[in-house]
Amino acid sequence: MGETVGYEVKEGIAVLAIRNPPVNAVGADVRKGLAEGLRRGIADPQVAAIVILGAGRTFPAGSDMREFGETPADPWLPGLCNEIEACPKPVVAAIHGTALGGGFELALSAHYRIASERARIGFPEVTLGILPGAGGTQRAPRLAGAADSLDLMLSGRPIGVTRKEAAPYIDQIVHGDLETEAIAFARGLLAQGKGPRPTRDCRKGFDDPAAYQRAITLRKEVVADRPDRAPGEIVKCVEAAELLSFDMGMAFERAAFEDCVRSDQAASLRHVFFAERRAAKFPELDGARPRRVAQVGIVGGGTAGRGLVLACLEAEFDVVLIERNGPALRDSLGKINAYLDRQVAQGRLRGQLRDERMMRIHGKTDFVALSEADLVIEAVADDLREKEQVFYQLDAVVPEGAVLVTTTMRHDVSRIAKQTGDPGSVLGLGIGTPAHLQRVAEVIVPSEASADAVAALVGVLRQIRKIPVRVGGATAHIGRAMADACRHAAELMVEDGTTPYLVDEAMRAYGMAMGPFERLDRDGLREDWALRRAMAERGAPEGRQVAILDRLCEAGRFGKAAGKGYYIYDSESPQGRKDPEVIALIRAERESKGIQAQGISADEIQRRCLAAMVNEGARLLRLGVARCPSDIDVVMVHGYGFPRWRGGPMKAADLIGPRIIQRDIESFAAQDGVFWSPEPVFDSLFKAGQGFDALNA
Ligand code: 3H9
Repeated sequence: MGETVGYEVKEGIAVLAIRNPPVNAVGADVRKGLAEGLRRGIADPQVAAIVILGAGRTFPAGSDMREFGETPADPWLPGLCNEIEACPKPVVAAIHGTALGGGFELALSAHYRIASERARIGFPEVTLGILPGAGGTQRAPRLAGAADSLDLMLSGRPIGVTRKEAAPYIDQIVHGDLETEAIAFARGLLAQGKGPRPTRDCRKGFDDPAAYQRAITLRKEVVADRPDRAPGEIVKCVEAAELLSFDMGMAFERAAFEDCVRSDQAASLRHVFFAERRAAKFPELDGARPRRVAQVGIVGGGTAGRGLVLACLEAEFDVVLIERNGPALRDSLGKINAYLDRQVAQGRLRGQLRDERMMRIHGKTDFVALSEADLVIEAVADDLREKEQVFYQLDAVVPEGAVLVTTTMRHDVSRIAKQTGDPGSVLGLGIGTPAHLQRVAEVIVPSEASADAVAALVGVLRQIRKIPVRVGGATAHIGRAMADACRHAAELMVEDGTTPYLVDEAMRAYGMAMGPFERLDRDGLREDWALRRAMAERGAPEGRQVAILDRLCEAGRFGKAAGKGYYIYDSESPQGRKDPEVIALIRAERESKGIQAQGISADEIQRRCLAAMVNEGARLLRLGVARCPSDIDVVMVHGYGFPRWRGGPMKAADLIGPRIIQRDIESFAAQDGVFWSPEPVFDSLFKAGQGFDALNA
């Protein structure tokens, strides 16, 4: 028997313990070990029942995703589940931790299920572009009906076993040692003369056919507009569970699973799953001895600072918030309090937790209050002088070895660090607003940064539930650079003949959360305008410059906060509406440059924006700003609304073919030869017959 599944007989019960850390994923060895253990238990006259459990921290959290895309080795999970279900001796699944996906399906094929009270169950497959493929869509509705089982499969969110929706799946919640309880449960079954109870024979979930059909019809409508394919397939499989025999339903599920698992969407979603975990593995973490962070200081109580305060409070840090004066501090604390009050009113937070959180904020106007802070994040306006001043003051008060973090988006972190006596402890942080709702955080690591400082910041970010992404160098941000590249490609197209509205529409149709011009309006145009003017003062920038944004700013159109930018925002259209004045302004700009407008199709708009991002991504890799292509994907998916099911721009490039993207870039060169110049990595990937994924190793 494979070492990954232990076999022991205790009190006449065979205990099959799955040992495949960290999450007991059901890979080929586990399947083989389980099949062998099952057969041994069936053959052993001393064994009256069989218990399946997970050793270590969890019952299997799913099939081993690394095997997807390859031909699975025998036995396949669906076949193994059928074999378990057909076992002539009762089989009990004893669940703890997270029984997810294929792990949960394994449990559903057992005849009985017991669970530790903190265990969670669920079907996360939909988040991976697939569906439960080992009988989950056939067995779950037999136990729980269509509505609840579909909610589990379509949301992908695990639920606690003590929830009422989990009750149909679980025979008993246990509180003591799981193995002891499982053996006692199995012995109890035998004492009561209870034998195998195949889930395939259960009809409870079909008790009310009209309700079943209503649930199907409703979910079909809900998933109709989703861009991913798996949800629709899931609903069809659950419908088939009631209409077809169990074996035909299983065949139906298999065919749908095979279609989905081979799709680009599934490959992209798997890529993002592993990319998120790869991103968090900073080289600095090996051997680092980070400072333990108990108290976090935040300097600046504006939108950015307040979001950071809320995130730190949620993770149970003590927080010292520094504001410039009393009224500003009161305003900031008042807004934090009001936010927490709203959370309580909406039932998202218990009142007692709100009170505890407010007790853990210490609002001050004097930097001396930071004398015990282990890590301080500066979140004042992005003005170099102001930031330097803050760091100069911080240096005088924080304890030795404290980590200092700047949130600058544009300035050199190393230059800011020079204001302190310990530049190795200074790092940059790029995080969207509001910070407590963001998933990704860019950690800017200047060359002089110490590994301990990096490890301390990464530790805090993980505690506040962010995915940290490493950014090498002192001045760059991955997301910002990628968004700027997409924006420049979009501006060139607008000057050449299309409109900002068509560009935004095309990019939303591609799956982006918002188009480049909607984003500009949301973020405000003022800063970009100032930056462009500053650059122009230093000398004419290389390449073709588009001045439409400047013309908008000259007309007082600074973006959403100003009520108008590329769009108009008012009470009638708070999300913004098209403005003929902007079209006229663009036309005038074109005429002044003698450009003949030419229409650009939605497909071409999407190709150009993607190519611009991919080329910029390749540049960031060459400069060592991004560590690997998948880090860029994580930033773009979580921070910039790139569709997760497309895997991020670098994955999307691999699916299209980097050579094709390179050709596109070359063909766009007539518009701006400086900008549209392919990075050298395209040639090296082509020669090696590789995609960007090869650089993720
Ligand atoms: C499925 O089951 C299909 C079936 O229906 C049909 C089959 C026919 N495979 O997240 P963590 C690795 S689809 C391979 O950091 P946590 C992960 O990469 C699957 N590897 O821990 C990481 O590796 P590393 C349905 C996996 O405590 C390590 O384990 N199941 C898998 O924060 C630790 O992971 C899911 O979608 C896997 N299935 O969270 C559940 N899962 O250390 C996916 C994890 O090298 N998993 N790894 O970076 C999760 O949601 C979380 O891992 C879990 C633990 C909540 C379990």
